[in-house]
Amino acid sequence: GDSPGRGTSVIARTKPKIKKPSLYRVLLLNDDYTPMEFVIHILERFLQKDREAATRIMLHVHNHGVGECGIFTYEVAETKVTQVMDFSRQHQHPLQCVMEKK
Ligand code: TYC
Repeated sequence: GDSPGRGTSVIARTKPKIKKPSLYRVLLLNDDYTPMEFVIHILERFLQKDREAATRIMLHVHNHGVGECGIFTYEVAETKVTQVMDFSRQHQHPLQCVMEKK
């Protein structure tokens, strides 16, 4: 900040000026058409899941309608959603991926 002038004093912050970033869940939604293997591929390629975790998440979404596939800061979550949606559209699957504030 500014240097103090004559006859002024400065009280330093006691805490560093940092804020925790807000976190966002990335969710996959079930549908009747997207192949299970395609969803597993999406989870491996864009959400960095191994085959076992990807299969577990895919089956959870298939059985419950929705499921979490990761928690990220805003910009990272937005990138994941865009990558999943673009790749699904390119392959003409109706898979939906959304983000929500935690
Ligand atoms: N329900 C789909 C099927 O039976 C599989 C599926 C799972 C689709 C998860 C989307 O997010 C999804 N082929």
